[in-house]
Amino acid sequence: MKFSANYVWLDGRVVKWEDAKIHVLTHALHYGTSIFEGIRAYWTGKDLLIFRLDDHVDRMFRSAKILGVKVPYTADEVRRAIIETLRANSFREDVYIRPIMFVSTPTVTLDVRMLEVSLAVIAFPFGKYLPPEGIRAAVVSWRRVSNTMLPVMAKIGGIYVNSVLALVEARNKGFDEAILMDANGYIAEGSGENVFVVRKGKIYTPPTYASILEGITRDTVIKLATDEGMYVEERPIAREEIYIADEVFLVGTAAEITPVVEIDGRTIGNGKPGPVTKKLAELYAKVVRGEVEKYLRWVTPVYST
Ligand code: PY5
Repeated sequence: MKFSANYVWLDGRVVKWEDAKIHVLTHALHYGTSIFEGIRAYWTGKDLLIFRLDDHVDRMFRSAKILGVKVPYTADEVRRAIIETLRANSFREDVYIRPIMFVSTPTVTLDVRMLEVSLAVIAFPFGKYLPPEGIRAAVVSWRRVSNTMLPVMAKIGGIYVNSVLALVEARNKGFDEAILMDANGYIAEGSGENVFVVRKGKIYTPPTYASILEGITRDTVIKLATDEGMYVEERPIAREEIYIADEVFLVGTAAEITPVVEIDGRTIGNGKPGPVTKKLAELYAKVVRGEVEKYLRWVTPVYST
């Protein structure tokens, strides 16, 4: 997949893609002091709809607070920058949006409190992140970094080294995706997705104290399933429980709802995406395109406002 578009938003200006450059002594490049989001916008044929824009921007500010940096923008300015980026590129297809705040001062100090924070918004056409027909996953040996060591609730660049190592381990073993356990040996999440399991018609997902990122798609799925009258519970999930689940699926902005059909060589269910996964994936696909009245509050139109 080649990532590109015509324009990038960088510190208040819309610049050409090839001109969106930063210095090699940028703090975030050395220490991972960046805060990013992954957001999708869906083309309906008439307009481009950003999914849960406010929630993603709010999480950015929460991540900045946790890191302890001062952001020189308001949430409204970040939302407007995102919309401006999409309009500048005149996208008429599904896109992925990557807003990133990063400590940009060229310095060696670790004291980020007074350092400069830059904001960039990069957006580009994007299709599927994982094969939607179902993936093979491995529980990897790298554990999900614990809340006592790094704030996993924050989407901070440096924390992603954990995900990179996990995914590389899974791919080296021939699997599509990694599933990480937390420090206590319970299932935490995928390298870039939250995990759900279905057993006897009930849906379970690890709680926030299992060192997970509080995913916005996870929240969406919990709400959709609950509204559909399904039973959903947040509780610790043991490794062996995912082997014997009827269905397992991963959720995230990039992954959307991806069925897992095999884990560590064990077939999940009958090896095909199960009915609960399919039902939720179909509903999610409609909701993000603004086709379900009840959830219109979650979409922000780019061109018609
Ligand atoms: N857990 C981790 C570690 C994540 O990186 C992500 C998102 C999620 C869960 C799901 O969060 P949300 O539903 O809020 O997106 N991952 C990025 C994404 O855009 C991609 C990282 C490669 O989906």
